[in-house]
Amino acid sequence: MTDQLFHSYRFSETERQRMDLDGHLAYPSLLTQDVQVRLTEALAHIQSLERVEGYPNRFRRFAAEYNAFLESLITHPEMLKLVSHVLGKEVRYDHCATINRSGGNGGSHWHSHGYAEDHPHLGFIRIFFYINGFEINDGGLAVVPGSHLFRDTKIHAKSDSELESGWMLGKQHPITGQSLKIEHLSVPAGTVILMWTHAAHGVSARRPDSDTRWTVVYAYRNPGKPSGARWISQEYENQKRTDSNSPLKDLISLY
Ligand SMILES: O=C(O)CCC(=O)C(=O)O
Ligand SMILES: [Fe+2]
Repeated sequence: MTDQLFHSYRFSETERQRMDLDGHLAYPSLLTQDVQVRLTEALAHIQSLERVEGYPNRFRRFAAEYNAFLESLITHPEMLKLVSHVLGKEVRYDHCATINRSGGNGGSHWHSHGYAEDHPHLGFIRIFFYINGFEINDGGLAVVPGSHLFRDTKIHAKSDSELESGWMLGKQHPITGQSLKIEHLSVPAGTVILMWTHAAHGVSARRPDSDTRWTVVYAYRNPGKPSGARWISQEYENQKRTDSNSPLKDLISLY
């Protein structure tokens, strides 16, 4: 019996258009309470491995290889349904990484990620599970609606003003024609945010007196091109590919 992952939600033509126009789509409080609890335990487990073993990036980036609950969600029927709403039927798993931010964490500068720049029909989505949510200026995600449509992998800025006076300057939303604008999000516990990987995004610092922001990201894509952040170890890939009973069998290969 699989746990119920999400409360009910809609992904109709309206949500599809929002996602394609903005580059992201937030579902506040979508994760069930039980899954929030189990995810928090799983993320604390990965964090404890980082401390003991001292290879932080390995456990963070390959998190699903070290925690059975995180792994089980890659192929959870509700997860795959959500993925297929956005990407269609032909999909591959790309990575599952923890992005916990403890009090005082510095956040992340503005950036974008790449995939298949010259093949716009190939999509790559990041699915963020913000288990205990976040506030503006406290480990908060910020986005620029429409920025994903440029499919620019090289967006970088250290601050909002640097982004506004640099990459954003003179650019309009390619579909609406409006000036691009930064949007600072604030979301409650259990929120799921879908994002096209080319979207410009940054994260504000976590306040020193705040608790840890527990977050995990699951990434999926349409196959067809090499993928830069495909954090899957060779052993794990081989194991899943050759196990005819593995639900990951058809999702694990690069192409
Ligand atoms: O920490 C976050 O909210 C986002 C991190 C990020 O930029 C990413 O996973 O691509
Ligand atoms: Fe990112």
